Amino acid sequence: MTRRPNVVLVLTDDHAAHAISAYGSVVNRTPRIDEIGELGWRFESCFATNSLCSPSRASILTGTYSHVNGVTTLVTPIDASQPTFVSQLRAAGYRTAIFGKWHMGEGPGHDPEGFEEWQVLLDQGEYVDPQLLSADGVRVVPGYATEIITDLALDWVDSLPGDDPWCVLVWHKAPHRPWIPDPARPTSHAAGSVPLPATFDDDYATRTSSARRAAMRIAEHLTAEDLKVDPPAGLTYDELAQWKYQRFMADYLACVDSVDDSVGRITDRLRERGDLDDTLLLYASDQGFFLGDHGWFDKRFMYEESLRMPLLLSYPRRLQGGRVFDGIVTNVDWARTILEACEVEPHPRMQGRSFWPDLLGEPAQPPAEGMYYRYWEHDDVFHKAPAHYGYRTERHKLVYFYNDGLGLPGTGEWTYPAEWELYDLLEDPHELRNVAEDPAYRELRARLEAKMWQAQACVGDAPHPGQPRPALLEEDA
Ligand SMILES: [Ca+2]
Repeated sequence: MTRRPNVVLVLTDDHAAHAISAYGSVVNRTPRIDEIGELGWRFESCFATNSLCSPSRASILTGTYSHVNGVTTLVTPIDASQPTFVSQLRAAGYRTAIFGKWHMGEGPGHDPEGFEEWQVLLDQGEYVDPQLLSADGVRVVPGYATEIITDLALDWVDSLPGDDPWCVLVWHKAPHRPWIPDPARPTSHAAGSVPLPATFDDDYATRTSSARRAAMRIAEHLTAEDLKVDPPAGLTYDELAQWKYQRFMADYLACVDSVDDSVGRITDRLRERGDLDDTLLLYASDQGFFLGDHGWFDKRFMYEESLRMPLLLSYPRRLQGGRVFDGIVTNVDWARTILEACEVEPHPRMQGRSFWPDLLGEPAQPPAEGMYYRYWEHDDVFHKAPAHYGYRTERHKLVYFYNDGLGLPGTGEWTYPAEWELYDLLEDPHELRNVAEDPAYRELRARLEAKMWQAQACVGDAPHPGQPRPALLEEDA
């Protein structure tokens, strides 16, 4: 009988795939993160179902969509008694722990459950001398958060007696805003040296007003706290925008460097312990991030840079290395996948599709035809991103901005008229040409509207009351 694997899930916060060299980054190198893909698989089309910190974490843990686990926005704390892949592992005899960023609420009912050991950052957490909350209360730990979280995880693994398999979540604050690098680590990112993304000057010409309302512009919405130093005097608007981009990226990439170091330390320790072959080691981020793409920072939108999650995993005992998975998977799928790899039953409430059989070359079901997305935190006070849902296939993306917070905590009270966007990702990979109103795409849009409606119903979500039932479904009725 094969030994049940240990599980290490390193999850970072806001680490875009296009800042990982295994994904073709032109802005940095991440050799230790890349190594996981060389030892195993890199996922080319892994998507967040709600591109926001707390909701993605809740979906990863519970294997459910936001409307099921209840964590729709940043201020809808989790009911931590829900079954998670970790509580399932624990019930099956695994030792379980989480260290780092939780960010799904605090206090009774919201603190981590299902872990025998947990030490988590308070709320968003701090980079330097962070406060850590555990069952014993709050303490301040001197040092740099990325390193502290890594140390706690490795020390916990080393402290375990016996041969029981274990699962540890190493959930970093980095590289989340306000992007504070480790003061003790030399940086290789000289400000001014980072190439500008192709869409930095996106003029939003064919986008909806919903997208244009977002307050996430590098040029206008980075704060003094984000930038940390005052810009030189006398710059033009464009020069200032580029200066801010360079300033932001130097710090962001330095935070990523520390994460790469951390991943290297974990891989090295697993090797030293003789555990690497029998460990399901995952590296991922809770969603993507705009790195100046479309002139923005932050996430929230269903556009590619925000939607795509980096995901690399290795388990040398069972999986060959150097492989790439092209099929569509989402963060909701991970719980079932991890449990199947560990030969532990999923909880029946878990949604999604396990892709473990695909990695073994024995797919149990056809790959997903498309994925359903929903961003709920409408028009929040800082980012002003619009509520929307959408459907992405391998080639196309349909988005319905319904522009209504529905009274949820964290949303703005204003509503706006509904609007549509449609992108042909083959013809227009940078999503610069919205073809929702283009007659050449009329039939395709009608088909995708029907598909989206069905995908939404399939996961148990409901359309906004303002959306008409798709015409194609009316014809079938
Ligand atoms: Ca995040």
